Amino acid sequence: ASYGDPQRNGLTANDLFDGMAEHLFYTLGTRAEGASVHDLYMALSHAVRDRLMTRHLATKDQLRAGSAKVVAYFSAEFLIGPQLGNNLLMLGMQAEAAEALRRFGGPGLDQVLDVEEEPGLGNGGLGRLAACYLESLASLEFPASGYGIRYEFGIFDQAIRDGWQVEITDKWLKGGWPWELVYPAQSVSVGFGGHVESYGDEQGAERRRWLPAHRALGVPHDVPVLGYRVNSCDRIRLWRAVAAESFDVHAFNEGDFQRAVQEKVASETLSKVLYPNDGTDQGKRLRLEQQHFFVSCSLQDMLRTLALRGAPVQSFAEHWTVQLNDTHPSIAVAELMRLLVDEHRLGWDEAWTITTASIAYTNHTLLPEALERWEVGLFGSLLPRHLEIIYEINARFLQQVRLHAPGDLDLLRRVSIIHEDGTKAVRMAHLATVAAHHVNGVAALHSQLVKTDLFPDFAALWPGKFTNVTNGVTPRRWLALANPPLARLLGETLGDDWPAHIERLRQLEPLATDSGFQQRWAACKLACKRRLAGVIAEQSQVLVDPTSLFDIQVKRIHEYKRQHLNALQVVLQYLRIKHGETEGMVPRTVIFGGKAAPGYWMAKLIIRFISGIAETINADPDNRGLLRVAFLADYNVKLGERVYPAADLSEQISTAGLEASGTGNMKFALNGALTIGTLDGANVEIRQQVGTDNFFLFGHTTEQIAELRSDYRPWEWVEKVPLLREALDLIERGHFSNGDGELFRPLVQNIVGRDSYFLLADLPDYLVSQNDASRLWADPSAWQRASILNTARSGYFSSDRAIREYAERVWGVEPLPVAMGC
Ligand code: 26Q
Repeated sequence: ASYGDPQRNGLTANDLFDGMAEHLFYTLGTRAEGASVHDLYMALSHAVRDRLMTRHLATKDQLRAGSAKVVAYFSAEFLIGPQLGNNLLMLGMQAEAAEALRRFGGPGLDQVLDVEEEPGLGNGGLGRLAACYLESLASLEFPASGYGIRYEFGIFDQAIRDGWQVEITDKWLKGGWPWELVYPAQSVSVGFGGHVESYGDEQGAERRRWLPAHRALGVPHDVPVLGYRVNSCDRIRLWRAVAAESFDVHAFNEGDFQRAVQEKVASETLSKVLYPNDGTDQGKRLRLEQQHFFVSCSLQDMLRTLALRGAPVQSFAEHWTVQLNDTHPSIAVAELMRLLVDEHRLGWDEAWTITTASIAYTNHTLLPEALERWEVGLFGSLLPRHLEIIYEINARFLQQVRLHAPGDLDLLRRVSIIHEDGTKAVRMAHLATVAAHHVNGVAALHSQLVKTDLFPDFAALWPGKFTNVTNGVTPRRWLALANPPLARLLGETLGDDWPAHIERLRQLEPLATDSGFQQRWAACKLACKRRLAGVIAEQSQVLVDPTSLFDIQVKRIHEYKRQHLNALQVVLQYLRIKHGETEGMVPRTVIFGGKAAPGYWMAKLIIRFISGIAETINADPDNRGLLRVAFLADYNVKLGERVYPAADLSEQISTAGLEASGTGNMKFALNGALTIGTLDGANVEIRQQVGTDNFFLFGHTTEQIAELRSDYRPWEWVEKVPLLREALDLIERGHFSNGDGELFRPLVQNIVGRDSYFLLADLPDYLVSQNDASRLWADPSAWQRASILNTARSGYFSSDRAIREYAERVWGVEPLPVAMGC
């Protein structure tokens, strides 16, 4: 096989320059003279993409020819971030790209990287996790494909106007996006609605068949995912929906052009927009249509490649292992059964053996409002055959439960896939759990709670099914790419290939007390803080002091994540300054960032509140540089790359038991931030790894919160905190809202009245911990030591470690290095 034009594979600045010149002319139809920054971005991207193609085709050829088991990572979200900089890093061509651009004499690499639109095809943690995992799969040379949806509009862009969040449509495709390859010939058809009928097959056996009322076509758009300094180049296959016929010919011929076009519009709506809720499931029909659409496309695609390998359908589970990223793709259980039983005519038992051998499920939440359920009426009208199949799966499962616990009718009610009290609904987490060979949580504590609180009945039935795989993040994007000064220092200290061997970070431990190394460490951090200060100044005209303590909380806005606890703490610090009680305080810059779901009113009010305190506090001359507050608008992957490296203190302050893992917490620690946090999610393991002295712990434990819950009167906690009464009064009376005494009343009432997330119970301890942080900051050498140790001991949180665990304990797959003839 050919692996392309040697010149188009060349890795020198010269080769890259030639490639860019060629793409400017032939691909972009423009001249090098007068090329815009965007033209240069496109030309460089195409030239880099050429270098991926060789590796991508070699990877695909090797897979097609062989029989290695391939990982199919099913996720409704992939938050992949900007591609150009990352691919240059993977290829080891950053310096060459900078040099090639210099020869064009125009903008530099940073400027060119900055024009890339990031595809916001996810909400937050879960979508970003999927992207980190595909990157590690490729870097560790595992054959894999991500499967998801190519939303035309991703997560909205956030603007802040008058302190409020404003949502702006994300038009990420507007300038053309060079990182996808379209394969129209591999399109597949997906059915919706209609009815099911019985018929007799050739052998006279009764079978069921689904006659959908509508069909849409899925067109695959592949994003290549190159591993770090290897030839393995996997892909994320994203499906775009188009009309099955370009328009309804019959209606068109009748002269009903409107109706002819309508069908087309309806089909193409399927992949139009990402749902921006990351917490509550509103049970919308279109959302279920999206899920079925991408899952059906993906499974059909997988069966097709199985046939290409010449393997029988019975061997599906030897060729593919499917990971469900939460329940969003859990319709896969019923769809795979339908494809095997109805289309491939397998017997039920054989099909069930294949399905359960190939599917595993990751749970990402315990919050009841986030567990997906679909009303049976809606489900049956959209997917009548799938509902039948789910009833059959449930009947067989409940029979098994009856044998296990004779007479326990309440157990049957609790575990049934169909929720039967009131409006009947399909419980997707039950469907996924019944079918999956493994169910995992995403941090040690969370996986424990999955067994004890969420699925105790299932855990008793199948103790071996439940496991933990603590999340991880890729050290390539989140350290090597995002933090150039530190990457350079690590290269000098650990050797250039440290990003592929993250356990080497441990070798930093002996340097933690070395004053020369501490100084270099601090210089890296300061450089990153200056860069972030520049972003803040440009965005919001707020000037922050890069030598102050950067105290940062970035994540989706949620009551359980308690951004308002942090905001309350800021107000209390401000009052201490106003009262002249500045003993022990150090100059701090408190930075917030994150999007609120558009329909989540309290989350939006929290953003307004942060804007309000920022405005008031930043304008108050009494501060004398002790306190600044900034809200970073439009927090996304690209901004994250500026934020994590610049943090001194990482706020991970969710109510214990509610944050499944967190992954931002890992990105901060990897970049040498100290965490102030509760014993929640992966914080527990971060604290264990970095050492209890290098982590500011506070708050009630999961068990203590459970105890509090039974008899909690938040108002009784108010008096326990000095200045808190005064703070709450100031907030209510409009001190942070230009005298508006109505605006923040619901927020204060929420806290003092119900306080569902136990802010007031955790506040006293939080304040003590914040003081501890200030005290350590006042001793720079002690702080640097702790910071170095945080990085040195965070290797565990690499997605390489997480992927190795999935590969060994869940998927049963092995690396398959890609040999390339060039
Ligand atoms: C469901 C139904 C309908 C519409 C939207 C949704 C939906 C979409 C996205 C529900 C949830 C999400 C996203 C959840 C998420 O990001 N969870 C986070 O996953 C991370 C990776 O495991 C964890 O680190 C976080 O703790 C967890 O909150």
